[in-house]
Amino acid sequence: MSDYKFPEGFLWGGATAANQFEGGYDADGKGLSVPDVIMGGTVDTPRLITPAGVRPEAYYPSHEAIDFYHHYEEDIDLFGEMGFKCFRLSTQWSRIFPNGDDEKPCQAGIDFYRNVFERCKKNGIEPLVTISHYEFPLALSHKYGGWDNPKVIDLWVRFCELLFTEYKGLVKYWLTFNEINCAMMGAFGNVMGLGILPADDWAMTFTGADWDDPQRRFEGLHNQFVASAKAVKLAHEIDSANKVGCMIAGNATYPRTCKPADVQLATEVMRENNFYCGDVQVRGAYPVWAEHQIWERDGVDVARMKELAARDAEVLKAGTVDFYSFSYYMSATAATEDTGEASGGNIFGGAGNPYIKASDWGWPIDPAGLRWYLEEVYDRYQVPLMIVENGLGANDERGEDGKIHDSYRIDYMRDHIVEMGKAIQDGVDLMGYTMWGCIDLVSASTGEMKKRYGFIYVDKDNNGNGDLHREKKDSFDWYRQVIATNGKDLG
Ligand code: BGP
Repeated sequence: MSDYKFPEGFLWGGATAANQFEGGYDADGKGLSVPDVIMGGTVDTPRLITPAGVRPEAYYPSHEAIDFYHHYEEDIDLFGEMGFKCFRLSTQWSRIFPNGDDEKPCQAGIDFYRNVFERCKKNGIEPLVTISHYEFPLALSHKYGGWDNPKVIDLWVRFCELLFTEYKGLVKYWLTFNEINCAMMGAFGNVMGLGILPADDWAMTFTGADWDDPQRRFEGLHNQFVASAKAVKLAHEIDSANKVGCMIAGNATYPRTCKPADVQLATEVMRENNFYCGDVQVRGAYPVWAEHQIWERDGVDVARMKELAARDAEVLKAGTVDFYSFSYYMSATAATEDTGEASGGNIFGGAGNPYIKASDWGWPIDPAGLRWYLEEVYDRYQVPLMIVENGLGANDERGEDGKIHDSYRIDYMRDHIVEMGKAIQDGVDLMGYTMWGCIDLVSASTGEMKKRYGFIYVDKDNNGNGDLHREKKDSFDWYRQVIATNGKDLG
């Protein structure tokens, strides 16, 4: 039994993203989205992109993914059986506006999400909708180039307006952009976050890409800040019950040693990776250190950035978020000297940490870092927090009885939930926890199915084989008990 008390109405649940689980990539009038041209990879082979369009010889994991598009009733009922209070999913812009700038929306797309939200409600589940989770209509990328083009702002806000109007009363929790700070991360940020594409087919989307342009990225990110602020204001005007959050890829960074230079570096990394975006979205203004520590260092035109910040100052202030949400998978260390121990991770690396272990995919596992991060962020912003991603990607294998006994996943989650309890005890206002990949889905970084996160197993492999049937893992019943006891019984 846990010693910690979770607040009444705590939003326990799970999280997903459309391009990683929905499938139906061209169903019922949907247009292509940038992830629909990103191929599968592995931990050692980067995902490649074919920006010109779908190539018949390539395998794109988003096309079918786990086919939630045709299984949503069964899947949401399973979440209901676990007692989910909240289910995080994302909408695809190109399902509703196939080209991003169409005059009329696609009714089938609108109906699909309505059916999904209604099914959630039937199961007593509050939907938490990420409006953009690593996706952007491909046609819009071809036409406008991505988020660095300011024309995209109003097109996206129009999409938001449709969502807030259509789903008024069905959805009240929204996140504007998933891991908005991933835009700081070179090629990955360009493609996944900003819809900015390389010129050539078969370009790399991750490591080793040489087509990145920081000026475009930072202006693109600024345009997203403006769009997000406009959306927050609009959401409140359309329905005062709406609560809109930012979503940051949480990156807890410790100094590798107590050497003052390491401490300073860790502070700067924390700022860059977390607070650059957090400050704009929660406080409504760029932090003072942005000019020297970020723009100047990255070779961005400082005068231009200052001009944009001044021009949009009022919009940013008027659209600050209601809560701060984040993903948390790992911590890292910052070192001014090469330790020879780089740590792995999704979008952030860092120097290694000899005190913590790593997952099968090399991601450091640090539950105590979650408490530390929660307390740092809450101290800084004093707005409610929500953990909207946390979980263990593992290679699940069947036991002798043919079932999946994922005790390692249960241990991972228990350890993180205990640390959440400690932060709550220390006074942090934590709204909820949605475990990432509550049903197995495609990995964002590697495009694999083999890297599984779910309470629910989906029969599909890296090459697209499998009959897609769903199966409960041991963690399914464990989580049901956690939710039923509001975090008291952690098994
Ligand atoms: C986050 C993304 C998710 C998700 C998760 C796990 O960065 O928001 O989309 O995929 O990481 O990462 P991966 O799928 O690479 O294991």
